[in-house]
Amino acid sequence: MERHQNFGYDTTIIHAGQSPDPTTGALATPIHQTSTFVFENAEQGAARFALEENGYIYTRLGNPTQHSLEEKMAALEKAEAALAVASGMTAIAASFWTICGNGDHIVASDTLYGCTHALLSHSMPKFGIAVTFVDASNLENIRKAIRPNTKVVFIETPSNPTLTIIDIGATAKLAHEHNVKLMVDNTFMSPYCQRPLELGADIVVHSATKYINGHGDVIAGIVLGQKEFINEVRFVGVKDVTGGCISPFNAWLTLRGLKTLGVRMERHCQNALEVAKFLAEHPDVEKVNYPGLPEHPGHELAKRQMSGFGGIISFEVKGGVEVGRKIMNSVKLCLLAVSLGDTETLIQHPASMTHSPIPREERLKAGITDGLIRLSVGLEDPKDIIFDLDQAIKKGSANTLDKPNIKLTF
Ligand code: LCS
Repeated sequence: MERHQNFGYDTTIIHAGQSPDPTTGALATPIHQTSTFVFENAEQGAARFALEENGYIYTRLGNPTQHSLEEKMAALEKAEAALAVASGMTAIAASFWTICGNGDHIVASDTLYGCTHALLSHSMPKFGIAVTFVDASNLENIRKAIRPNTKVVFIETPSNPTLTIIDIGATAKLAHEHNVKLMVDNTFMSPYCQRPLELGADIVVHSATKYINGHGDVIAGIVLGQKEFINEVRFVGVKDVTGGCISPFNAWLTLRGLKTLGVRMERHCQNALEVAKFLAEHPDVEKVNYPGLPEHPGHELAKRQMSGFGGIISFEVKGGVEVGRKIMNSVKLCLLAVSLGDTETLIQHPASMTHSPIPREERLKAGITDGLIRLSVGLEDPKDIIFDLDQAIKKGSANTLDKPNIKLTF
């Protein structure tokens, strides 16, 4: 189906990138579970390899089910083109390895998902690519870090797990003044709540494992941007460098999950706001990071560049890591697991789990304290999530009575 740029966003979510199967009339997009595609003759095979004729060759280079997902995502992010890949990490690594080579430089936010941080701090330097981490919520830090060999500025907004908000438009303008690309990880928002390309970014990446698929049963990633760049990522970053293509079945599951993106995101945002308000008023909670709360330092900017505050909250409890651990061990409904954006509410401890690859000093500087707990608010009845957190916080905090060095608050 052609892109429905003129239809409403919710209609685009359902219809873009798919149409009934021309041979059978099947409404659902078929799973083209094949590794290779048969050519009609040798000339056709050669023409496809020479990119003179459109058509499929081999699933690492593209597949019809994957194509359908790419068309839908491109329509939703308002991108010229999209590439679906094996994971969010493939999306990020394949993009960097397409843009950068030996001698180049990247400026990256200091608050990033732990494995992205590890890729930038360990693997990129091994290939002669230098990286400077900065607090990217202050534009001056980015300006100072840009060098003549800087190729890309990389940010997550809101950041994982501190929910720091970075001004996408202003960062894009600054990057472009220096002939540098801006790449934004939009995983926490999904295109339903934020569209960085419309704000001036050049490249968007997603861990589609999260809200894009939404059901916790897939690992997948997406890269979006201009057609020429996406072709390069397909034929360099994925074909030759990472080999990280998406499987047809995972592309199909992601496509299926994506159809309910709008209703899911509305509910994630509503539930998270209720839970954040509950936590903010809780006497045993020290600090709550949620951009939907008026006291969040990025609240006004979030209102301008996002259309929903998302489903992720992080918070610190009085008593720090010990109490936090007890809370995580006391939840009954919320599930103690990494990942986010699923239908179930997930709780985890960044310092010892998702962000453990980051050295402690750097982690603390980026605001990822030892006692920080991250919550991915799911689609359950919010009163049940709140009830569960309340009983777990009570249990966790009550146990501090046998810890004389911990300040108690009643
Ligand atoms: N970008 C962000 C913002 C992420 O949160 C993650 C994974 C990735 C990229 C990598 O995506 P993947 O390869 O896993 O699809 N974040 C995780 C997290 O916070 N908990 O578990 C995984």
